[in-house]
Amino acid sequence: MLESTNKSTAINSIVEAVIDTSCIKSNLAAEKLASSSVNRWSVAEIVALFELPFSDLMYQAQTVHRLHFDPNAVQVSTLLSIKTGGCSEDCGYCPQAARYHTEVESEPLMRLEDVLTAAQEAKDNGASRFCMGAAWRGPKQRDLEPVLKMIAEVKAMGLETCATLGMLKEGQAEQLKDAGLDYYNHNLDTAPEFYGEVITTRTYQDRLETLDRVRDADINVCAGGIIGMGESRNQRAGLLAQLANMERPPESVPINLLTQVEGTPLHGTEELDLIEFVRTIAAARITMPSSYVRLSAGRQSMHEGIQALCFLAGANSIFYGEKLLTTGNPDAVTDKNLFAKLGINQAGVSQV
Ligand code: SAM
Ligand code: DTB
Ligand code: SF4
Repeated sequence: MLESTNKSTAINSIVEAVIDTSCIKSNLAAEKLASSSVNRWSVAEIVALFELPFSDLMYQAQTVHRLHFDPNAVQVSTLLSIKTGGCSEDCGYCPQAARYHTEVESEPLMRLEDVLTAAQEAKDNGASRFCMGAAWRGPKQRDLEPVLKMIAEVKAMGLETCATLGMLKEGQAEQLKDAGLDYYNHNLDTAPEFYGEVITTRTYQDRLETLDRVRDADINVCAGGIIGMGESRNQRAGLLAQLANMERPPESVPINLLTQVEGTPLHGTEELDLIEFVRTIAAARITMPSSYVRLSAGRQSMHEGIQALCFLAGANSIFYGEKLLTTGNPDAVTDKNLFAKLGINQAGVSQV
């Protein structure tokens, strides 16, 4: 009992330090804490957040959230799979990997006009960002050219642009930036220690290098991972530590709940308790106070009460529209009703 009280007190002081860094912006020590790139958060400290009584964790997360964001605003992005299936990689969760027998049919790169029609529809439905995803290990130069055109034209429609195309080679991030790309999504997926259980065709280091290229090209970084793949709580904390300890944490952190797809190796994994998912969102919010935390894949299998808890825990962006890339997502009407019930405003998200 005494031990758990001590741990709780220690974690409260860590969170208070985070809160201090946002309040006392001129305080040099606080700024140092905020900008230090090495071990800003240890895995043990993040595990201790997970272990807090749920109400205490939620209180800390809400407190941090309110210091940085309008608590009633949620940013919405719509996804489009511009090139589907037939991927050479072996990501154990993914229905688009050519080597697994799933119901996904391979489709070539979409035509520009069709992408623009989908982007217009997303805009009309209230999305502020349009994210184009391709089932590639990484884009070849001849793949990139038509995508650059898509980015430029979607941007010209007044939408923010995001792309997730796999690993980037030297020079490719700059081309994306020049075309008008605002965000690049590339996930670390899990903790380094668990990574090899899920993917063997690219390394953790490959992923970090792509993220460095994105950062160096001055594109906003969107990087997160998947929870519920059979990883331990320590490994969930390990993923968050990787993200939070980056020299600059990602602007956007998608937290996906594994969508289990028949035919993939991870199909049949024991389902994660959803309170643990909410805890992961809260820990992401506390450890990355100024990042958007995106409640990503898996919403279709979450009761609206769980989604409400995720927003309370500090999630402030979602994917919107009835499809993610190849799997389902709540339809726009369902989300609009949920937002109305919760008093969530999807326009005018502002950082405070
Ligand atoms: N091929 C590119 C790549 O891997 O970077 C871009 C598309 S890939 C589908 C984008 C991300 O979607 C993956 O990194 C993974 O985090 C997420 N994802 C894929 N399948 C998923 C699933 N079944 N459940 C949850 N997230 C998934
Ligand atoms: C992210 O982290 N989640 C999105 C987006 N980035 C590209 C993708 C989720 C994919 C879920 C499985 C599918 O629909 O194929
Ligand atoms: Fe290919 Fe991306 Fe799926 Fe991995 S996650 S198999 S790289 S589409």
